[in-house]
Amino acid sequence: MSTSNAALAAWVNEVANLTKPDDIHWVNGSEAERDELIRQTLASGELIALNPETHPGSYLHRSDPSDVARTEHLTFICTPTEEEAGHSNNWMAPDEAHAKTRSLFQGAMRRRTMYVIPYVMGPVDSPYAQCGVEITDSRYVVLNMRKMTRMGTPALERIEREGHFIKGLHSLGDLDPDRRFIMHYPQEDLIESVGSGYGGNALLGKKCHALRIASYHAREQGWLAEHMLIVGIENPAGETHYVAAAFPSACGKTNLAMLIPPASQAGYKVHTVGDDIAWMHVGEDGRMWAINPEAGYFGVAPGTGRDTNANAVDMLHKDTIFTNVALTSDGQPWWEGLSKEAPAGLTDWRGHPFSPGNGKAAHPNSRFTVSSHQNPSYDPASEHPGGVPISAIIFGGRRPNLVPLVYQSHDWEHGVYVGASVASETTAAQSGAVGVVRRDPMAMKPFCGYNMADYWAHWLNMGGKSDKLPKIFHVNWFRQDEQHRYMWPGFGENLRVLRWIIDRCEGHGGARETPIGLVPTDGALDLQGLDVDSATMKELLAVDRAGWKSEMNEIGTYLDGFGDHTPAALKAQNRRILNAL
Ligand code: GTP
Ligand code: SPV
Ligand code: MN
Repeated sequence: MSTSNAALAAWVNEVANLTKPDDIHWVNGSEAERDELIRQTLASGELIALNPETHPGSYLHRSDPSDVARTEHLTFICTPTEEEAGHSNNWMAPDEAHAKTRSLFQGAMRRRTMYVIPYVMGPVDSPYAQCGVEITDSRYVVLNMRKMTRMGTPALERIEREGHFIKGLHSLGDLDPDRRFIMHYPQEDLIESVGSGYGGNALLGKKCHALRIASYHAREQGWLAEHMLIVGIENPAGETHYVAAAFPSACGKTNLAMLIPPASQAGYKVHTVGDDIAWMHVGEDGRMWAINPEAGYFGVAPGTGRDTNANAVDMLHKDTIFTNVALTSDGQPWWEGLSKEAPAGLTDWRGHPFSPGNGKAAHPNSRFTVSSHQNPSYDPASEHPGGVPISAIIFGGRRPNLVPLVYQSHDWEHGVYVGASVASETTAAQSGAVGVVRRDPMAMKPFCGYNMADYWAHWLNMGGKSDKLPKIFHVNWFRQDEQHRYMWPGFGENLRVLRWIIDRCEGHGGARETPIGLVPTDGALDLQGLDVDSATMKELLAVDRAGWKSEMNEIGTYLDGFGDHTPAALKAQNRRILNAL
Protein backbone atom coordinates (compact mmCIF):
# COMPACT_ATOMS: atom_id res chain seq x y z
CA MET A 1 0.00 0.00 0.00
CA SER A 2 1.00 3.61 -0.39
CA THR A 3 -0.88 6.83 -1.06
CA SER A 4 -2.01 9.19 -3.78
CA ASN A 5 -1.21 12.12 -1.48
CA ALA A 6 2.15 13.36 -2.71
CA ALA A 7 3.03 15.24 0.48
CA LEU A 8 2.38 12.15 2.60
CA ALA A 9 4.30 9.86 0.26
CA ALA A 10 7.25 12.27 0.28
CA TRP A 11 7.25 12.60 4.08
CA VAL A 12 7.14 8.83 4.60
CA ASN A 13 10.04 8.50 2.20
CA GLU A 14 12.02 11.19 3.95
CA VAL A 15 11.43 9.60 7.38
CA ALA A 16 12.43 6.16 6.07
CA ASN A 17 15.67 7.61 4.70
CA LEU A 18 16.42 9.11 8.07
CA THR A 19 15.35 6.29 10.39
CA LYS A 20 16.37 3.30 8.16
CA PRO A 21 13.65 0.78 9.07
CA ASP A 22 13.87 -2.81 7.77
CA ASP A 23 10.44 -2.37 6.24
CA ILE A 24 7.46 -0.03 6.03
CA HIS A 25 3.93 -1.08 6.89
CA TRP A 26 0.95 1.14 6.01
CA VAL A 27 -1.63 0.41 8.70
CA ASN A 28 -5.07 -0.36 7.26
CA GLY A 29 -6.90 -1.21 10.48
CA SER A 30 -8.01 -4.70 9.46
CA GLU A 31 -8.50 -7.58 11.88
CA ALA A 32 -5.94 -9.71 10.06
CA GLU A 33 -3.42 -6.93 10.58
CA ARG A 34 -4.29 -6.75 14.28
CA ASP A 35 -3.94 -10.54 14.68
CA GLU A 36 -0.50 -10.44 13.09
CA LEU A 37 0.60 -7.54 15.34
CA ILE A 38 -0.59 -9.45 18.39
CA ARG A 39 1.22 -12.59 17.28
CA GLN A 40 4.43 -10.60 16.95
CA THR A 41 4.07 -8.71 20.25
CA LEU A 42 3.34 -11.93 22.15
CA ALA A 43 6.41 -13.52 20.60
CA SER A 44 8.61 -10.53 21.49
CA GLY A 45 7.24 -10.23 25.03
CA GLU A 46 5.86 -6.70 24.46
CA LEU A 47 2.45 -8.12 25.36
CA ILE A 48 1.48 -10.91 27.75
CA ALA A 49 -1.82 -12.68 27.05
CA LEU A 50 -4.32 -12.51 29.92
CA ASN A 51 -6.65 -15.31 30.98
CA PRO A 52 -8.69 -16.00 27.81
CA GLU A 53 -11.70 -17.16 29.85
CA THR A 54 -12.04 -14.08 32.07
CA HIS A 55 -10.41 -11.51 29.73
CA PRO A 56 -10.60 -12.63 26.10
CA GLY A 57 -8.63 -10.54 23.63
CA SER A 58 -6.85 -8.75 26.48
CA TYR A 59 -3.14 -8.22 27.12
CA LEU A 60 -0.72 -6.84 29.66
CA HIS A 61 2.13 -4.57 28.62
CA ARG A 62 4.96 -3.92 31.10
CA SER A 63 6.76 -0.75 30.14
CA ASP A 64 10.32 0.14 30.89
CA PRO A 65 10.25 1.15 34.61
CA SER A 66 11.64 4.59 33.71
CA ASP A 67 8.85 5.17 31.19
CA VAL A 68 5.56 5.10 33.09
CA ALA A 69 4.08 8.61 32.82
CA ARG A 70 4.18 11.82 30.82
CA THR A 71 7.45 13.70 31.20
CA GLU A 72 6.52 17.36 31.16
CA HIS A 73 10.11 18.57 31.58
CA LEU A 74 10.98 16.83 28.27
CA THR A 75 7.97 18.25 26.40
CA PHE A 76 8.59 21.36 24.30
CA ILE A 77 6.64 23.91 22.30
CA CYS A 78 8.91 24.89 19.41
CA THR A 79 7.65 28.24 18.16
CA PRO A 80 9.96 30.82 16.57
CA THR A 81 9.84 32.98 19.72
CA GLU A 82 9.85 31.96 23.36
CA GLU A 83 7.14 34.50 24.07
CA GLU A 84 4.72 32.63 21.84
CA ALA A 85 5.13 29.49 23.96
CA GLY A 86 4.82 31.45 27.18
CA HIS A 87 6.50 30.81 30.51
CA SER A 88 4.27 27.91 31.61
CA ASN A 89 5.60 25.84 28.67
CA ASN A 90 9.10 24.57 27.95
CA TRP A 91 10.32 26.22 24.79
CA MET A 92 12.99 25.29 22.28
CA ALA A 93 13.85 27.12 19.07
CA PRO A 94 12.63 25.08 16.06
CA ASP A 95 16.11 24.78 14.51
CA GLU A 96 17.65 23.56 17.73
CA ALA A 97 14.81 21.10 18.31
CA HIS A 98 15.03 19.72 14.76
CA ALA A 99 18.79 19.28 15.11
CA LYS A 100 18.37 17.41 18.41
CA THR A 101 15.67 15.04 17.19
CA ARG A 102 17.38 14.53 13.83
CA SER A 103 20.40 13.00 15.49
CA LEU A 104 18.17 10.80 17.66
CA PHE A 105 15.99 9.63 14.76
CA GLN A 106 19.04 8.88 12.62
CA GLY A 107 18.99 5.12 12.03
CA ALA A 108 16.59 4.71 15.00
CA MET A 109 14.38 2.18 13.18
CA ARG A 110 17.15 -0.21 12.09
CA ARG A 111 15.99 -3.81 12.62
CA ARG A 112 12.48 -2.49 13.22
CA THR A 113 9.36 -2.05 11.10
CA MET A 114 8.13 1.46 10.47
CA TYR A 115 4.35 1.70 10.81
CA VAL A 116 2.46 4.48 9.05
CA ILE A 117 -0.84 5.10 10.85
CA PRO A 118 -3.37 7.39 9.17
CA TYR A 119 -5.96 8.48 11.75
CA VAL A 120 -8.90 10.82 12.22
CA MET A 121 -9.56 12.65 15.47
CA GLY A 122 -13.35 12.89 15.64
CA PRO A 123 -16.18 11.14 13.77
CA VAL A 124 -14.81 10.32 10.30
CA ASP A 125 -17.42 12.48 8.54
CA SER A 126 -17.42 15.38 11.03
CA PRO A 127 -16.51 18.82 9.69
CA TYR A 128 -14.79 19.39 13.06
CA ALA A 129 -12.65 16.24 12.84
CA GLN A 130 -8.97 16.44 11.88
CA CYS A 131 -6.66 13.96 10.22
CA GLY A 132 -3.19 13.00 11.23
CA VAL A 133 -0.54 10.45 10.35
CA GLU A 134 1.64 8.91 13.04
CA ILE A 135 4.80 7.14 11.97
CA THR A 136 6.06 4.84 14.73
CA ASP A 137 8.33 1.86 15.34
CA SER A 138 6.23 0.65 18.29
CA ARG A 139 3.70 -2.12 17.73
CA TYR A 140 2.23 -1.27 21.16
CA VAL A 141 1.53 2.23 19.83
CA VAL A 142 -0.18 0.81 16.72
CA LEU A 143 -2.39 -1.47 18.83
CA ASN A 144 -3.31 1.41 21.17
CA MET A 145 -4.03 3.81 18.30
CA ARG A 146 -6.48 1.18 16.96
CA LYS A 147 -8.57 1.62 20.10
CA MET A 148 -8.02 5.34 20.73
CA THR A 149 -8.65 6.73 17.22
CA ARG A 150 -10.52 6.01 14.01
CA MET A 151 -7.62 4.82 11.91
CA GLY A 152 -6.55 2.89 8.86
CA THR A 153 -8.20 2.91 5.43
CA PRO A 154 -11.13 5.31 6.15
CA ALA A 155 -8.66 7.81 7.62
CA LEU A 156 -6.31 7.56 4.65
CA GLU A 157 -9.28 8.06 2.32
CA ARG A 158 -10.20 11.30 4.10
CA ILE A 159 -6.59 12.48 3.96
CA GLU A 160 -6.50 11.76 0.23
CA ARG A 161 -9.79 13.66 -0.25
CA GLU A 162 -8.85 16.69 1.84
CA GLY A 163 -5.11 16.78 1.44
CA HIS A 164 -4.46 18.02 4.97
CA PHE A 165 -3.00 16.12 7.94
CA ILE A 166 -0.90 16.66 11.08
CA LYS A 167 2.45 14.85 10.99
CA GLY A 168 3.62 12.88 14.02
CA LEU A 169 6.93 11.05 14.05
CA HIS A 170 7.57 8.66 16.92
CA SER A 171 10.39 6.28 17.76
CA LEU A 172 11.03 4.38 20.95
CA GLY A 173 14.71 5.22 20.50
CA ASP A 174 16.58 3.59 23.37
CA LEU A 175 14.02 4.67 26.06
CA ASP A 176 16.72 6.57 27.89
CA PRO A 177 15.15 9.65 29.60
CA ASP A 178 18.34 11.55 28.72
CA ARG A 179 17.52 11.04 25.06
CA ARG A 180 13.77 11.62 25.31
CA PHE A 181 12.00 14.61 23.73
CA ILE A 182 8.40 15.38 22.84
CA MET A 183 8.56 18.33 20.43
CA HIS A 184 5.66 20.32 18.97
CA TYR A 185 6.02 22.63 15.97
CA PRO A 186 2.57 24.26 15.64
CA GLN A 187 3.57 26.31 12.60
CA GLU A 188 4.72 23.15 10.80
CA ASP A 189 1.80 20.95 11.94
CA LEU A 190 4.48 18.58 13.16
CA ILE A 191 5.11 16.51 16.29
CA GLU A 192 8.36 14.65 16.97
CA SER A 193 8.55 12.24 19.89
CA VAL A 194 11.51 10.03 20.71
CA GLY A 195 12.62 7.92 23.65
CA SER A 196 9.28 7.03 25.26
CA GLY A 197 6.56 4.47 24.62
CA TYR A 198 4.19 5.88 27.25
CA GLY A 199 0.62 6.95 26.33
CA GLY A 200 0.62 10.74 26.27
CA ASN A 201 4.21 10.80 25.02
CA ALA A 202 3.73 8.24 22.26
CA LEU A 203 0.06 8.09 21.14
CA LEU A 204 0.53 11.31 19.22
CA GLY A 205 -3.14 11.78 18.28
CA LYS A 206 -4.02 12.39 21.91
CA LYS A 207 -2.30 15.15 23.92
CA CYS A 208 0.20 16.18 21.23
CA HIS A 209 -2.26 16.60 18.35
CA ALA A 210 -5.75 16.88 19.90
CA LEU A 211 -4.62 19.32 22.61
CA ARG A 212 -1.27 21.03 21.95
CA ILE A 213 -1.39 21.42 18.16
CA ALA A 214 -5.20 21.69 18.08
CA SER A 215 -5.33 24.40 20.78
CA TYR A 216 -2.92 26.49 18.69
CA HIS A 217 -5.20 26.26 15.65
CA ALA A 218 -8.37 26.60 17.74
CA ARG A 219 -7.23 30.08 18.73
CA GLU A 220 -6.59 31.08 15.10
CA GLN A 221 -9.93 29.64 14.01
CA GLY A 222 -12.15 30.66 16.93
CA TRP A 223 -12.94 27.41 18.75
CA LEU A 224 -11.74 25.52 21.86
CA ALA A 225 -9.61 22.36 22.18
CA GLU A 226 -9.86 21.31 25.83
CA HIS A 227 -8.83 18.67 28.38
CA MET A 228 -12.49 17.90 29.11
CA LEU A 229 -14.87 14.98 29.47
CA ILE A 230 -18.30 15.22 27.82
CA VAL A 231 -21.28 13.60 29.54
CA GLY A 232 -25.06 13.70 29.12
CA ILE A 233 -27.37 13.58 32.16
CA GLU A 234 -30.90 12.43 31.36
CA ASN A 235 -33.57 13.26 33.94
CA PRO A 236 -36.58 11.04 34.72
CA ALA A 237 -38.65 13.08 32.23
CA GLY A 238 -36.26 12.00 29.47
CA GLU A 239 -34.54 15.37 28.96
CA THR A 240 -30.78 15.31 28.51
CA HIS A 241 -28.28 18.07 29.30
CA TYR A 242 -24.66 17.67 28.26
CA VAL A 243 -21.86 19.10 30.36
CA ALA A 244 -18.11 19.33 29.70
CA ALA A 245 -15.67 19.18 32.59
CA ALA A 246 -11.95 19.93 32.85
CA PHE A 247 -10.06 18.31 35.73
CA PRO A 248 -6.29 17.83 35.71
CA SER A 249 -4.78 14.43 34.91
CA ALA A 250 -5.95 11.63 37.21
CA CYS A 251 -8.50 13.92 38.90
CA GLY A 252 -11.75 12.20 37.93
CA LYS A 253 -12.74 12.86 34.31
CA THR A 254 -13.12 9.20 33.28
CA ASN A 255 -15.07 8.48 36.46
CA LEU A 256 -17.47 11.42 36.12
CA ALA A 257 -17.98 10.67 32.42
CA MET A 258 -19.31 7.18 33.17
CA LEU A 259 -20.82 7.55 36.63
CA ILE A 260 -23.60 5.25 37.78
CA PRO A 261 -26.54 7.01 39.47
CA PRO A 262 -26.87 5.81 43.08
CA ALA A 263 -30.11 4.14 44.18
CA SER A 264 -31.40 7.42 45.63
CA GLN A 265 -31.24 9.03 42.16
CA ALA A 266 -33.66 6.63 40.49
CA GLY A 267 -34.70 7.56 36.98
CA TYR A 268 -31.50 9.40 36.05
CA LYS A 269 -29.36 8.10 33.22
CA VAL A 270 -25.80 8.92 32.21
CA HIS A 271 -24.58 9.02 28.60
CA THR A 272 -20.83 9.12 28.01
CA VAL A 273 -19.50 11.01 24.98
CA GLY A 274 -15.88 11.46 26.03
CA ASP A 275 -13.55 11.10 29.02
CA ASP A 276 -10.51 13.28 28.23
CA ILE A 277 -10.72 15.70 25.30
CA ALA A 278 -13.42 17.99 23.90
CA TRP A 279 -13.32 20.12 20.77
CA MET A 280 -15.96 22.82 21.07
CA HIS A 281 -17.40 25.19 18.47
CA VAL A 282 -20.12 27.81 18.70
CA GLY A 283 -22.90 26.57 16.45
CA GLU A 284 -25.23 28.57 14.22
CA ASP A 285 -27.81 28.45 17.02
CA GLY A 286 -25.36 30.24 19.35
CA ARG A 287 -24.90 27.22 21.57
CA MET A 288 -21.56 25.52 22.21
CA TRP A 289 -21.29 22.12 20.47
CA ALA A 290 -18.68 19.53 21.44
CA ILE A 291 -17.19 16.47 19.80
CA ASN A 292 -14.89 13.93 21.41
CA PRO A 293 -11.96 13.54 19.02
CA GLU A 294 -11.07 10.16 20.54
CA ALA A 295 -12.61 6.72 20.07
CA GLY A 296 -11.40 5.02 23.24
CA TYR A 297 -10.26 5.54 26.80
CA PHE A 298 -6.69 5.48 28.10
CA GLY A 299 -7.84 5.38 31.70
CA VAL A 300 -6.28 5.21 35.17
CA ALA A 301 -6.61 1.67 36.60
CA PRO A 302 -5.95 2.17 40.36
CA GLY A 303 -9.08 3.14 42.26
CA THR A 304 -11.33 1.53 39.64
CA GLY A 305 -13.55 -1.01 41.38
CA ARG A 306 -17.12 -2.23 41.56
CA ASP A 307 -17.98 0.31 44.28
CA THR A 308 -16.48 3.29 42.49
CA ASN A 309 -16.91 2.61 38.77
CA ALA A 310 -18.76 -0.60 37.92
CA ASN A 311 -19.19 0.51 34.29
CA ALA A 312 -15.42 0.53 33.90
CA VAL A 313 -14.97 -2.84 35.60
CA ASP A 314 -17.56 -4.30 33.21
CA MET A 315 -16.03 -2.82 30.06
CA LEU A 316 -12.54 -4.15 30.87
CA HIS A 317 -13.37 -7.86 30.57
CA LYS A 318 -12.50 -8.18 26.89
CA ASP A 319 -10.39 -6.59 24.16
CA THR A 320 -8.42 -4.39 26.57
CA ILE A 321 -4.73 -3.53 26.73
CA PHE A 322 -3.50 -3.07 30.30
CA THR A 323 -0.26 -1.23 30.96
CA ASN A 324 1.74 -1.71 34.18
CA VAL A 325 -1.01 -3.38 36.23
CA ALA A 326 -0.33 -6.42 38.44
CA LEU A 327 -1.07 -9.98 37.35
CA THR A 328 -2.91 -12.64 39.40
CA SER A 329 -1.75 -16.25 39.52
CA ASP A 330 -4.52 -17.18 37.06
CA GLY A 331 -3.60 -14.51 34.54
CA GLN A 332 -6.06 -11.75 35.44
CA PRO A 333 -5.18 -8.06 35.75
CA TRP A 334 -5.23 -6.51 39.25
CA TRP A 335 -4.65 -3.09 40.75
CA GLU A 336 -5.15 -1.35 44.08
CA GLY A 337 -8.86 -0.64 44.46
CA LEU A 338 -10.11 -3.46 42.22
CA SER A 339 -10.73 -5.49 45.39
CA LYS A 340 -10.09 -4.76 49.08
CA GLU A 341 -7.32 -7.32 49.53
CA ALA A 342 -4.53 -8.11 47.12
CA PRO A 343 -5.02 -11.71 45.95
CA ALA A 344 -2.35 -14.21 46.99
CA GLY A 345 0.31 -15.06 44.41
CA LEU A 346 0.27 -11.66 42.71
CA THR A 347 3.01 -10.54 40.31
CA ASP A 348 3.68 -6.79 40.51
CA TRP A 349 3.81 -4.39 37.57
CA ARG A 350 7.53 -4.91 37.17
CA GLY A 351 7.07 -8.68 36.89
CA HIS A 352 8.34 -9.52 40.40
CA PRO A 353 6.48 -11.51 43.07
CA PHE A 354 4.43 -8.94 44.97
CA SER A 355 5.28 -8.27 48.57
CA PRO A 356 3.22 -5.58 50.34
CA GLY A 357 6.29 -3.92 51.92
CA ASN A 358 7.76 -3.35 48.49
CA GLY A 359 5.56 -0.66 46.92
CA LYS A 360 2.30 -0.94 45.02
CA ALA A 361 1.33 -4.03 43.04
CA ALA A 362 0.13 -1.94 40.11
CA HIS A 363 1.97 1.24 39.14
CA PRO A 364 -0.05 4.25 40.45
CA ASN A 365 -0.31 5.43 36.82
CA SER A 366 -1.13 2.01 35.39
CA ARG A 367 -3.73 2.31 32.65
CA PHE A 368 -6.24 0.47 30.49
CA THR A 369 -6.84 1.08 26.78
CA VAL A 370 -10.32 0.20 25.59
CA SER A 371 -12.74 1.17 22.84
CA SER A 372 -15.45 3.53 24.09
CA HIS A 373 -18.03 1.20 22.50
CA GLN A 374 -17.40 -1.23 25.36
CA ASN A 375 -18.59 1.29 27.95
CA PRO A 376 -22.11 0.31 29.13
CA SER A 377 -22.99 4.04 29.24
CA TYR A 378 -21.57 4.79 25.73
CA ASP A 379 -23.66 7.47 24.00
CA PRO A 380 -24.30 6.91 20.27
CA ALA A 381 -24.33 10.72 19.99
CA SER A 382 -20.54 10.38 20.19
CA GLU A 383 -20.76 9.77 16.43
CA HIS A 384 -22.82 12.90 15.65
CA PRO A 385 -20.73 14.89 13.17
CA GLY A 386 -21.87 18.18 14.73
CA GLY A 387 -21.34 17.05 18.31
CA VAL A 388 -23.62 17.56 21.31
CA PRO A 389 -24.83 20.89 22.80
CA ILE A 390 -23.11 21.85 26.06
CA SER A 391 -25.16 23.43 28.87
CA ALA A 392 -22.40 23.79 31.46
CA ILE A 393 -18.62 23.89 31.62
CA ILE A 394 -17.18 22.61 34.89
CA PHE A 395 -13.67 23.16 36.21
CA GLY A 396 -12.20 21.30 39.15
CA GLY A 397 -9.14 19.93 40.85
CA ARG A 398 -7.84 18.07 43.87
CA ARG A 399 -8.03 20.60 46.67
CA PRO A 400 -7.77 19.06 50.16
CA ASN A 401 -8.67 22.41 51.72
CA LEU A 402 -10.57 25.64 51.14
CA VAL A 403 -12.35 25.06 47.81
CA PRO A 404 -16.09 24.28 48.20
CA LEU A 405 -17.82 21.25 46.72
CA VAL A 406 -19.39 23.42 44.02
CA TYR A 407 -19.83 27.06 43.04
CA GLN A 408 -21.06 28.89 39.98
CA SER A 409 -19.40 31.84 38.29
CA HIS A 410 -21.39 35.05 37.85
CA ASP A 411 -20.89 35.27 34.10
CA TRP A 412 -18.57 34.15 31.28
CA GLU A 413 -15.76 36.52 32.20
CA HIS A 414 -15.80 35.45 35.84
CA GLY A 415 -16.01 31.84 34.61
CA VAL A 416 -12.82 32.28 32.58
CA TYR A 417 -11.18 33.65 35.73
CA VAL A 418 -12.38 30.59 37.67
CA GLY A 419 -10.89 28.32 34.99
CA ALA A 420 -7.64 30.27 34.89
CA SER A 421 -7.28 29.91 38.67
CA VAL A 422 -7.65 26.12 38.82
CA ALA A 423 -5.03 24.50 41.03
CA SER A 424 -4.69 20.85 41.92
CA GLU A 425 -2.49 18.34 43.69
CA THR A 426 -0.11 16.68 41.25
CA THR A 427 -0.73 12.99 40.49
CA ALA A 428 1.19 10.00 39.13
CA ALA A 429 0.05 10.85 35.58
CA GLN A 430 3.19 12.94 35.17
CA SER A 431 6.68 12.17 36.40
CA GLY A 432 7.76 14.06 39.53
CA ALA A 433 6.39 14.68 43.02
CA VAL A 434 2.80 13.64 43.78
CA GLY A 435 0.40 15.61 46.03
CA VAL A 436 1.86 19.08 45.55
CA VAL A 437 -0.78 21.74 44.81
CA ARG A 438 0.16 23.58 41.62
CA ARG A 439 -1.68 25.98 39.31
CA ASP A 440 -3.18 24.11 36.37
CA PRO A 441 -5.37 26.61 34.49
CA MET A 442 -8.32 24.93 32.75
CA ALA A 443 -6.45 21.63 33.47
CA MET A 444 -4.36 22.65 30.41
CA LYS A 445 -1.02 23.55 32.00
CA PRO A 446 0.68 20.53 30.37
CA PHE A 447 -1.34 20.70 27.14
CA CYS A 448 -1.67 24.29 25.93
CA GLY A 449 0.25 24.67 22.66
CA TYR A 450 0.96 28.41 23.08
CA ASN A 451 1.18 31.19 25.65
CA MET A 452 -1.26 30.39 28.47
CA ALA A 453 -2.17 34.06 28.92
CA ASP A 454 -3.05 34.37 25.22
CA TYR A 455 -5.17 31.26 25.70
CA TRP A 456 -7.10 33.07 28.48
CA ALA A 457 -7.59 36.02 26.11
CA HIS A 458 -8.96 33.60 23.54
CA TRP A 459 -11.39 32.18 26.10
CA LEU A 460 -12.51 35.73 26.93
CA ASN A 461 -13.04 36.45 23.23
CA MET A 462 -15.19 33.35 22.88
CA GLY A 463 -17.54 35.00 25.39
CA GLY A 464 -18.40 37.63 22.80
CA LYS A 465 -19.55 35.10 20.22
CA SER A 466 -22.98 34.38 21.66
CA ASP A 467 -25.30 34.94 24.59
CA LYS A 468 -26.19 31.25 24.71
CA LEU A 469 -22.83 29.94 25.88
CA PRO A 470 -22.60 27.38 28.71
CA LYS A 471 -22.67 28.53 32.34
CA ILE A 472 -19.35 27.98 34.12
CA PHE A 473 -18.90 26.14 37.45
CA HIS A 474 -16.15 24.83 39.73
CA VAL A 475 -16.27 21.58 41.72
CA ASN A 476 -14.01 19.87 44.25
CA TRP A 477 -14.61 16.19 45.12
CA PHE A 478 -11.38 15.98 47.11
CA ARG A 479 -11.79 17.96 50.36
CA GLN A 480 -10.16 16.18 53.30
CA ASP A 481 -10.78 16.26 57.05
CA GLU A 482 -8.08 16.37 59.71
CA GLN A 483 -7.54 12.63 59.40
CA HIS A 484 -6.97 13.07 55.63
CA ARG A 485 -10.22 11.25 54.86
CA TYR A 486 -12.30 12.45 51.91
CA MET A 487 -15.29 14.44 53.22
CA TRP A 488 -17.44 13.92 50.11
CA PRO A 489 -18.24 10.36 48.94
CA GLY A 490 -17.65 11.27 45.28
CA PHE A 491 -18.11 8.94 42.28
CA GLY A 492 -21.84 8.21 41.66
CA GLU A 493 -22.87 10.69 44.36
CA ASN A 494 -21.35 13.46 42.22
CA LEU A 495 -24.59 13.24 40.22
CA ARG A 496 -26.24 15.28 43.00
CA VAL A 497 -23.89 18.14 42.21
CA LEU A 498 -24.40 17.78 38.45
CA ARG A 499 -28.16 18.00 39.04
CA TRP A 500 -27.75 21.34 40.86
CA ILE A 501 -25.55 22.56 38.02
CA ILE A 502 -28.20 21.61 35.47
CA ASP A 503 -30.92 23.19 37.62
CA ARG A 504 -28.93 26.41 37.56
CA CYS A 505 -28.61 26.23 33.77
CA GLU A 506 -32.38 25.86 33.54
CA GLY A 507 -32.84 28.96 35.69
CA HIS A 508 -33.82 27.36 38.98
CA GLY A 509 -31.86 25.74 41.83
CA GLY A 510 -31.26 27.79 44.98
CA ALA A 511 -28.00 29.73 45.14
CA ARG A 512 -26.52 32.30 47.48
CA GLU A 513 -24.10 35.03 46.49
CA THR A 514 -20.59 34.89 47.93
CA PRO A 515 -17.50 36.82 46.87
CA ILE A 516 -16.16 33.79 44.97
CA GLY A 517 -19.43 32.93 43.23
CA LEU A 518 -22.83 31.31 43.75
CA VAL A 519 -23.04 28.44 46.24
CA PRO A 520 -26.04 26.11 46.78
CA THR A 521 -28.48 27.28 49.46
CA ASP A 522 -29.57 24.89 52.21
CA GLY A 523 -31.79 22.30 50.61
CA ALA A 524 -30.79 23.14 47.04
CA LEU A 525 -28.64 20.00 46.72
CA ASP A 526 -30.61 16.75 46.88
CA LEU A 527 -29.05 15.07 49.94
CA GLN A 528 -31.72 12.41 50.35
CA GLY A 529 -30.21 9.06 51.33
CA LEU A 530 -26.70 10.53 51.49
CA ASP A 531 -24.39 9.46 54.29
CA VAL A 532 -22.82 12.86 55.06
CA ASP A 533 -23.65 14.68 58.31
CA SER A 534 -24.91 18.24 58.20
CA ALA A 535 -21.79 19.72 59.84
CA THR A 536 -19.65 18.21 57.08
CA MET A 537 -22.07 19.41 54.41
CA LYS A 538 -21.93 22.90 55.88
CA GLU A 539 -18.15 22.87 55.75
CA LEU A 540 -18.14 21.57 52.17
CA LEU A 541 -20.23 24.55 51.08
CA ALA A 542 -18.61 27.22 53.25
CA VAL A 543 -16.55 30.11 51.90
CA ASP A 544 -13.68 30.83 54.28
CA ARG A 545 -12.96 34.51 53.72
CA ALA A 546 -9.48 34.62 55.21
CA GLY A 547 -8.42 31.52 53.29
CA TRP A 548 -9.85 32.89 50.05
CA LYS A 549 -8.10 36.20 50.53
CA SER A 550 -4.72 34.52 50.51
CA GLU A 551 -5.83 32.26 47.63
CA MET A 552 -6.83 35.34 45.59
CA ASN A 553 -3.53 37.02 46.40
CA GLU A 554 -1.69 33.93 45.16
CA ILE A 555 -3.79 33.88 41.98
CA GLY A 556 -3.02 37.57 41.44
CA THR A 557 0.71 36.88 41.67
CA TYR A 558 0.36 33.92 39.33
CA LEU A 559 -1.53 36.01 36.75
CA ASP A 560 1.10 38.75 36.97
CA GLY A 561 3.76 36.16 36.11
CA PHE A 562 2.56 36.28 32.49
CA GLY A 563 3.41 40.00 32.23
CA ASP A 564 1.82 42.02 29.45
CA HIS A 565 0.06 38.97 28.08
CA THR A 566 -2.31 38.63 31.06
CA PRO A 567 -5.73 39.96 30.04
CA ALA A 568 -6.76 43.06 32.01
CA ALA A 569 -10.19 41.52 32.53
CA LEU A 570 -8.71 38.71 34.62
CA LYS A 571 -6.75 41.13 36.80
CA ALA A 572 -9.95 43.13 37.26
CA GLN A 573 -11.80 39.97 38.36
CA ASN A 574 -9.06 39.30 40.88
CA ARG A 575 -9.34 42.84 42.30
CA ARG A 576 -13.14 42.72 42.35
CA ILE A 577 -13.19 39.48 44.33
CA LEU A 578 -10.47 40.63 46.73
CA ASN A 579 -12.48 43.78 47.44
CA ALA A 580 -15.63 41.77 48.03
CA LEU A 581 -13.74 39.52 50.45
P1 GTP B 1 -6.49 11.37 33.01
O1 GTP B 1 -6.80 10.17 32.19
O2 GTP B 1 -5.11 11.31 33.60
O3 GTP B 1 -6.72 12.67 32.31
O4 GTP B 1 -7.39 11.30 34.34
P2 GTP B 1 -8.94 11.47 34.71
O5 GTP B 1 -9.22 12.89 35.04
O6 GTP B 1 -9.81 10.82 33.70
O7 GTP B 1 -9.00 10.70 36.11
P3 GTP B 1 -9.81 9.38 36.55
O8 GTP B 1 -11.30 9.52 36.39
O9 GTP B 1 -9.19 8.22 35.90
O10 GTP B 1 -9.52 9.36 38.12
C1 GTP B 1 -8.23 9.27 38.67
C2 GTP B 1 -8.30 8.77 40.07
O11 GTP B 1 -9.20 9.56 40.87
C3 GTP B 1 -8.80 7.33 40.16
O12 GTP B 1 -8.01 6.64 41.10
C4 GTP B 1 -10.22 7.48 40.67
O13 GTP B 1 -10.63 6.34 41.40
C5 GTP B 1 -10.15 8.75 41.53
N1 GTP B 1 -11.46 9.46 41.55
C6 GTP B 1 -12.24 9.76 40.50
N2 GTP B 1 -13.39 10.38 40.88
C7 GTP B 1 -13.32 10.49 42.22
C8 GTP B 1 -14.20 11.06 43.22
O14 GTP B 1 -15.28 11.57 42.93
N3 GTP B 1 -13.76 11.01 44.52
C9 GTP B 1 -12.57 10.44 44.86
N4 GTP B 1 -12.23 10.42 46.16
N5 GTP B 1 -11.72 9.89 43.95
C10 GTP B 1 -12.08 9.92 42.66
C1 SPV C 1 -3.33 12.52 31.20
O1 SPV C 1 -2.21 12.40 31.75
O2 SPV C 1 -4.02 13.56 31.31
C2 SPV C 1 -3.89 11.41 30.40
C3 SPV C 1 -3.04 10.27 30.12
O3 SPV C 1 -5.03 11.49 29.97
S1 SPV C 1 -1.91 10.62 28.83
O4 SPV C 1 -2.54 10.25 27.56
O5 SPV C 1 -0.75 9.80 29.06
O6 SPV C 1 -1.57 12.01 28.81
MN1 MN D 1 -5.96 13.46 30.40
